Amino acid sequence: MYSAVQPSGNLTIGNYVGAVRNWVKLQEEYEGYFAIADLHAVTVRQEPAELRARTKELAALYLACGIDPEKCALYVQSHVSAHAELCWLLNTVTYVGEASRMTQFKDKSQKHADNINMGLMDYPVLMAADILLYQTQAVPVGIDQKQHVELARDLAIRFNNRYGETFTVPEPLIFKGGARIASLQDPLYKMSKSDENPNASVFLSDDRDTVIRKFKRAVTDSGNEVRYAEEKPGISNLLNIYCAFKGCTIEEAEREFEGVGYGDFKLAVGETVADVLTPIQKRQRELLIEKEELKRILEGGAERAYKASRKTLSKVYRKMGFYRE
Ligand code: ATP
Ligand code: LTN
Repeated sequence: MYSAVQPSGNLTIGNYVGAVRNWVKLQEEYEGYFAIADLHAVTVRQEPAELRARTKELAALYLACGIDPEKCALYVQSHVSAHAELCWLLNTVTYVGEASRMTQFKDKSQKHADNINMGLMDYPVLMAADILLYQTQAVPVGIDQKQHVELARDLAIRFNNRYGETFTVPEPLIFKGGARIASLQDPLYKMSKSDENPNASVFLSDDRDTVIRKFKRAVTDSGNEVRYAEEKPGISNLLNIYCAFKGCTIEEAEREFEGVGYGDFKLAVGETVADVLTPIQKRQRELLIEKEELKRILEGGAERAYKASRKTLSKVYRKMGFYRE
């Protein structure tokens, strides 16, 4: 299993229920590789000091969420050079047409119109390299990354056809419920860690009061019934979040909030989310103080990732005809 998150901002509850929390469940079943995708993050402008600080914070957060470094490799993507190398090689089997058709590339090109760099278009190829280096079977991600995992599959199949069996063809693993948490300010858009409106996203680092305030301000729909329905995207999103954090079904939540007004419902969602976040925050703070321990875990993760990735990379070089002794 392989997955990653970019250190491009504070993690949101969308990243948590769509991605990281599922990794924790799956680490019992799969050999996991989890990266902090710093090479991906620089495809949009990053402040160097912030990037450095966020990389460490994200590592501590992975651990605080329950990633067990004994069971999986937790590492920083740029510490393992095979990612950049395989990306280059895969570029030669990727068509410009298919890369420029990726939804995220089109969205980010619009959002960062003054910085449509080569890296932005190459983003999914680097992601394919991440995945394919570890002969990955499963890639647990939110729904927005499905198209990228499909490109990784296409590249694996194309490469295997051209040069002989080299890569395992990966599958996206998308959990229902938390796969797409929407923005609290515009439920038609996904919640994103780089949203300019700070009220649109709930961050794992938000304190209890902030969490509750953001939910109180969440955009709701007309009417007054707490019910899951297509014409009620705001309330449906809040129900989704409530269930993801409470561990109940939509029907159970609808029953619980029958006759309850929007205001009280929003308060209940806020409290439920805050209850889950508080212990994670406490653990993250402790880990950030234990600097040596964090450093040791990331070095150990990079070493494991290095060994596994070199195996695949050597095979790729050989298959493509690069001269090796
Ligand atoms: P950015 O805003 O910087 O593009 P992001 O919030 O979209 O960041 P990513 O680093 O791109 O976050 O994604 C990390 C993981 O979280 C991916 O698996 C992605 O699918 C998942 N994810 C991101 N946003 C959501 C969301 N709103 N709901 C569910 N999962 C999500
Ligand atoms: N692009 C991903 C982060 C990411 C990733 C990966 C996810 C980088 N490499 C490999 C799965 C597998 C995102 O979530 N935005």
